[in-house]
Amino acid sequence: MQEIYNAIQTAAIKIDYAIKHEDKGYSDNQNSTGDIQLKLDIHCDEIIESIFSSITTVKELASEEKAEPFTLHEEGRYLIGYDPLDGSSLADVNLSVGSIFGIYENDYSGANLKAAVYVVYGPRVEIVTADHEGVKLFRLEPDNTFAFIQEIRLKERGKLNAPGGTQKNWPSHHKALIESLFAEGYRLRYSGGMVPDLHQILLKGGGIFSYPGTTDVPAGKLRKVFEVFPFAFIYEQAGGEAIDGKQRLLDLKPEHIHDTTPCFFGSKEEIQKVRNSYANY
Ligand code: FDP
Repeated sequence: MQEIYNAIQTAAIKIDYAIKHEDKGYSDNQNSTGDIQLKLDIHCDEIIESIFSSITTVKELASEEKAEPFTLHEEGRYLIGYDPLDGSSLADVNLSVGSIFGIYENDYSGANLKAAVYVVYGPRVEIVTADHEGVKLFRLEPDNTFAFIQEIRLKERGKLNAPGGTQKNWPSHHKALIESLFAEGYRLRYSGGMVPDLHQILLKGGGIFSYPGTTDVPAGKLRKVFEVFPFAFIYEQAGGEAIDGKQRLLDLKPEHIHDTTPCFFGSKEEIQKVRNSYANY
């Protein structure tokens, strides 16, 4: 696993450089879900693929930017589902963006996720790893190495509320839940980038991030394999919880590689509030 973490560190340094110095415009390509790809999305995907191509423990790669997974090393052990540059449309307005990696064995179900990692490209470059040893924060130093900073642990209850999705299309029980959180004193913290928004909640001790099913998109926007399962794993390892409204996210299986799900990540008390609000829906 350390070999894979090292490869992600190498990729993170190259991606950070690309974000800072390369063209942020659109390419002529569409990805499999119909989004026009940014040149940066394509280049970050190429960086990751090229770095993993020499890691023989990696059997297969599934990129958010490609329609299907593909085999790298037949004899390898791990399948890596990744989003090379999540929130990439925020790069041109100079907000933080991220890369997300889920490291799976056998298949891409939540139950088979063995470790998860994300990188935040902000004023600093930080990496968070989660595995059976817990959740750890590393920071890029001037000598291009990543220094261990701290273990990450969520409190039972936090103060932040990051509600995703178009409000006009929220179902009424979801709207009532979000309003009740604000009425209790939770503060709005939402940049529109899943990585920095979830990173903030983790580092500030707790709160809730939600991306519900909406009246126009009942299965939500965020993808199980590349975004939701890795963060569900990280939040659980940090002492929080992650559900789809009712069920634990890591008990879900994707029907196809780009499958999406409603999702809620947070400290235990906030997730219990979600369960209460969603029980009858
Ligand atoms: P983006 O489309 O910019 O890549 O992955 C999807 C994502 O960003 C997440 O990073 C973010 O949390 C979400 O979409 C934001 O969606 P909304 O604008 O619909 O809230």
